[in-house]
Amino acid sequence: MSHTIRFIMVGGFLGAGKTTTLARLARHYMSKGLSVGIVTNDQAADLVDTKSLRSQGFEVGEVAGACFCCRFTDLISTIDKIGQDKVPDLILAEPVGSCTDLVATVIQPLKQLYQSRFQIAPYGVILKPSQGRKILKNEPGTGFSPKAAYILQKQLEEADLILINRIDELKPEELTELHSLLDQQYPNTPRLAVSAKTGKGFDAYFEFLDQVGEFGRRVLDIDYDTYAEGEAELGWLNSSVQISSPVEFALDELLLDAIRGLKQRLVDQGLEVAHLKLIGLSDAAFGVANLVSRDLPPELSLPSHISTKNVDLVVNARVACDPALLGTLVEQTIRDICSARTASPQFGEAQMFRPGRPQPTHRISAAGVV
Ligand SMILES: Nc1nc2c(ncn2[C@@H]2O[C@H](COP(=O)(O)OP(=O)(O)OP(=O)(O)O)[C@@H](O)[C@H]2O)c(=O)[nH]1
Ligand SMILES: [Mg+2]
Repeated sequence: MSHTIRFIMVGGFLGAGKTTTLARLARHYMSKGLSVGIVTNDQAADLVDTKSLRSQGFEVGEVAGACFCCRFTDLISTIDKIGQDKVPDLILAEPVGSCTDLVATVIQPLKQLYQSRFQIAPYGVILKPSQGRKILKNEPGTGFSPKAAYILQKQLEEADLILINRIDELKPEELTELHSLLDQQYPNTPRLAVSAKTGKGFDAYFEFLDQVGEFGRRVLDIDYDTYAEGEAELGWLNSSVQISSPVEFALDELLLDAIRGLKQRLVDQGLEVAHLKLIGLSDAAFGVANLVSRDLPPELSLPSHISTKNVDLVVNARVACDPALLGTLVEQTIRDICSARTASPQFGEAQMFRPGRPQPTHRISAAGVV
């Protein structure tokens, strides 16, 4: 008989640090001899996260096309597929960063419909300080509407644990401010301050995750109209481009230039970024560059350290704007970085859309299954 799978889901807003956290958790558990499968999820296929985690050597399944809650059956079949040869000890799952109500639509259904297969670990939700602070303070100029802010607030409300991320770059007074905002607004939720990038604070997180108990119980009282409208404001773009050049170019520089150029175009339009991510894959190596806020610099999160003549680029972008505009800005940026290098881009098909209304497969409220 197969053993129970420990199910660890890590939530949080777009660009909060979920994928970075999952990679760190996976390395930790694998170093202890445990087998780990990762499930990524987003509104479209061809995900930077999936490619990045696979390139790091992890076993990854992807649920694409809608969030876990609306593709619950796909979540189960993806886990089945990962466990085809050997059932993993742990499944690490990353839901879409603009998704909430995951306790009622994913954790509770797993508990109630698949009780013997899964043991649910505490549900941690990551707070991205840059935008989180502004939203918690209800400051004007967050770049997001109150409806998109509502999603971030609901994500925190259903957490068993709130993880304040990026403490590697927070000043002590900024961290204190975040703690006091969370004290006021989520007084009963345990909290840890971590850096997914450096690993600081993760020993306490591992310990928290090791607990066995009734986790994933904070079923939300949520207005799906506000949630759906907030999610739809965050335009999605997924574009793939093959770049080739007669002479070698430094891949990491190209990735950073692309993010920089796109950031400038978005700032010129007065738009806020939820997350821009770009992966460059060549035969020899891969690199990832990101931008998570217009207030922060672009970052090369996983450098490739190579020069190449050919690269496959995949851009995933979530910005509070019309997705068609986002598509145009991405294309202009790629053309610019190519002409600066005498390289030529060959654009694949782009997907651009606003996410549709979430329609969960199951919703288990305090009152029962809906
Ligand atoms: N300085 C710093 N950067 C971090 C930290 N954690 C994540 N990042 C960076 O933040 C960016 C986004 O991280 P991801 O892990 O991709 O975020 P995510 O929540 O998975 O994003 P989505 O899947 O788009 O919602 C990347 O550039 C990471 O390197 C951290 O603790 N400190
Ligand atoms: Mg991610």
